[in-house]
Amino acid sequence: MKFGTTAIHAGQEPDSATGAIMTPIYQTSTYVQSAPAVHKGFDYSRADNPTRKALEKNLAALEGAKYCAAFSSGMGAIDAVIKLLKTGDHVLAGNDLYGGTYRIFVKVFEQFGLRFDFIDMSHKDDVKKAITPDTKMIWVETPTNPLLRIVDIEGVAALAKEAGALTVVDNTFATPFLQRPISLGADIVVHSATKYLGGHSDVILGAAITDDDKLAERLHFIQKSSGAVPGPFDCFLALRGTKTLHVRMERHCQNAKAVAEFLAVHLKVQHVNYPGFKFHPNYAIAERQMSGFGGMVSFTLKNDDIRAAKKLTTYTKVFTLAESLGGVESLIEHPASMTHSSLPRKVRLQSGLEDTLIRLSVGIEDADDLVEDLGQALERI
Ligand code: P1T
Repeated sequence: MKFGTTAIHAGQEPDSATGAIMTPIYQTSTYVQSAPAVHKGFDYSRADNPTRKALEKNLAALEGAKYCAAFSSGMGAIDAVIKLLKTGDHVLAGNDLYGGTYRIFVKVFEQFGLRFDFIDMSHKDDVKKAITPDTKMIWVETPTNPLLRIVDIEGVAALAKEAGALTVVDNTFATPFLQRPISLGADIVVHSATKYLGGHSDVILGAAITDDDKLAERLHFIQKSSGAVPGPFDCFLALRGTKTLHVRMERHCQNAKAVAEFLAVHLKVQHVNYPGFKFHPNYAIAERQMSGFGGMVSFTLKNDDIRAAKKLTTYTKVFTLAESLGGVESLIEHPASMTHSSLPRKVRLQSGLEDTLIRLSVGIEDADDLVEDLGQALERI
C-alpha cells in the first residue's frame, strides 16, 4: 500500500460492535475480566488501550516498521528510549537539536551516570572520531532543530552498527512522508507527534517506533512501567491528524520553498537555512534521503541586533509568535530566548545558533499571504 492509503487506513477497522467507521475513543481505565487474568486482550489502560493501539499500528506502518509505543509527549518518548541504556553508557548526539532534548540528556540523565557528547553530525568523520568503546547510542535529529542541517542517516547508522551502538532518529521535522529512517538503517525512530503528525496544534503526544522485536518488547515494558502514556482522546486526535499528513506535507513543502526563496534575496536577511537550496551544505544528502525539503525555515538578520530579531517576531500578522511547529497555521519564534533557551549561550553559539536566528514553521495558508506578511514585518525593523 502507498503512503496516503496507509495514512488513512493502517491500524483502523470499523468498530466491530457498532460499525462506527472511526476508531472509538475508548475512554476507560480498566476492562472487565470474566475470571482472574481472563480478558479480551486488555486489562488496564496504562498497559494498553484500543484507541492507543490503533494509533500505534498506524504510526508503525507509516514508518515502515512493525512496532510503535505511543507516549504522552515527544519528551516522554525520548525519556523511554534513553531508559534502554544503563549507567556508564555513552550517547553521541547532534549539537543542534531541540532544547528540551539537550535538557533531559544533561540535566536529568547525566545524574544517573549516562554520558553525552554533542557534535555536528553532518560531518561523518567527526562522528567516527567521537565514538568510544562505551558509545551505546547515536542520537540523530535531521533536519536539525533549528538550523536545518541534514545528517546522513545511512552513513551514521553504518558507523553505529560497526561500533555496536543503536541509531535513534528523531524524525519530527521530516515525518515519514519525507524520510523513513528505519529503511536507512536506524534502529528506533522517535517523534513529537505534537507537530506534523497531529498537525493541528491541539495535542501533545510522542512515539517510539522500531522494527526490532527485542527493542519493541523493552520499549513497551518501559512504557507500561514508567507510565507516560497518552490518553485515548489524544490518540484519537493524532489518528485524525495522520489521515491528512501526506496532503498537508506537500503544501508545507511548497510554502516553505516560496518563503525561503523570498527571504534569500531580501536585503535585510543575512542567511537562510533551508535544505532545499542547492547551496545548502548538505543539499546532496537531503536530496538523496528525503522526498521533499520540509516546512521549516530559519534565518538571521543583517542587523546583528537581538532586539531587532525579537521585534520582528511581534510584527508578523499571519505568522503567530509561539513555540512548537508542524501545525496548519504558520508560527514564528526566536529560538535563543524560547525553544532553545535551556542551552547555555556558549554552547548555543558554538553549535552555530546565533542570537538573531528566527525560526519559521511554515503552515498551509496561501503562500502569497505568508510572503507578504514577512515582507511587511521586515520593512518595519
Ligand atoms: O513537545 P513534545 O511533544 O514533548 O516534543 C519534544 C520534541 C522532540 N523532538 C523535537 C525535534 C522537537 O522539536 C520537540 C519539541 N519541539 C518544540 C516544542 C519546538 O518548538 O521546537
